Amino acid sequence: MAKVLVTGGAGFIGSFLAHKLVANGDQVVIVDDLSMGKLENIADIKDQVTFYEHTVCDENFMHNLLNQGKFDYIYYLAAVSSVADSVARPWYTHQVNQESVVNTLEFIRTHHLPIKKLLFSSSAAVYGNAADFPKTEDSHVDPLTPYAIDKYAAERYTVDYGHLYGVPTVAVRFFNVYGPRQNPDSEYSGVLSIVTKCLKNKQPFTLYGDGRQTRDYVYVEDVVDALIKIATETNEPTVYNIANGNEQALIDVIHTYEDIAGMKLDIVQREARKGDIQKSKADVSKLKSIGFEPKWSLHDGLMNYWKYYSKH
Ligand code: UD2
Repeated sequence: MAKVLVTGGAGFIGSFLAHKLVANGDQVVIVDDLSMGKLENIADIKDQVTFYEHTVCDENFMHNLLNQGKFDYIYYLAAVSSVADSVARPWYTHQVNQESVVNTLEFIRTHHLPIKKLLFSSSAAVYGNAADFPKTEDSHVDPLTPYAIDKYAAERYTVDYGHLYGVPTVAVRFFNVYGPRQNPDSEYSGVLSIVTKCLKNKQPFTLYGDGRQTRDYVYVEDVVDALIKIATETNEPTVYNIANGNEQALIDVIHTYEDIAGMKLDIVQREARKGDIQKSKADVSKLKSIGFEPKWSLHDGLMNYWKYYSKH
């Protein structure tokens, strides 16, 4: 039984990860300030995890926790994951998205904490508008927002703490993760969470652009399996793309979802968003080289997503 810390464990991806770790018999500690996460995301495992409602920016709290916790694995998922928020409050989001990560790494280094792995979650946002296609982990980066800059810097620190000081680390770049519990409440929420909400509540959906823009959508359960495999079965301080490796046009995804839900989405078309990326696809050969295969096709992922919402 491993001792595992999940920062951001009440969030969308973190709560799925926490469920899986608990099911695997691990001893799980969650730190989440509930700024984006929700207690209801971990309600059914609340008796099996230790939960702290706390910010990762409080270094005294984090140092104490790291000292006492004797963690084998740390999944660093806590972040302000809204690009728009990072543009509005760059100094604040910098504390969360970069400084807290470096502070944790530094504490682990200087106190020689015998962790097995710290995994940091970065983002495909680091690629920005760089032209390489599909994106390999060695493609050019072009971080265009405070969010992307902080993710890139923290990811580099994470990998560098491995190379320079021998702290066992690894980083991942999430592409377009979707699935139940993704919060649909901001206009910058993941598009499939918004589509789900609009279908469910029979509300109009605003489509920015012609719908031909592509993304590499990956189901949250695949993401969690990849995270655990990367944390527990790799030894290089390096970066992995986490994606499906498929490029799908938004309008095609919407049509598939309409078939699954058995209803038409009321689409209101608007001009494309400024700075919106037209094409996105990951090269996932590095992920596959460690023996990972995504299990969820977009169709099956959407089926499961819809089933979940029909029940809740
Ligand atoms: C993702 C990240 C974003 C940033 C960016 C970097 C998410 C939720 N967002 O943005 O934080 O890292 O990658 O490249 O992971 N759309 C609509 N209607 C809506 C909402 C979205 O048409 O109501 C379109 C949107 O204009 C875009 C596509 O759907 O073309 C996907 O949007 P998204 O916000 O889910 O994801 P993305 O890749 O733009």
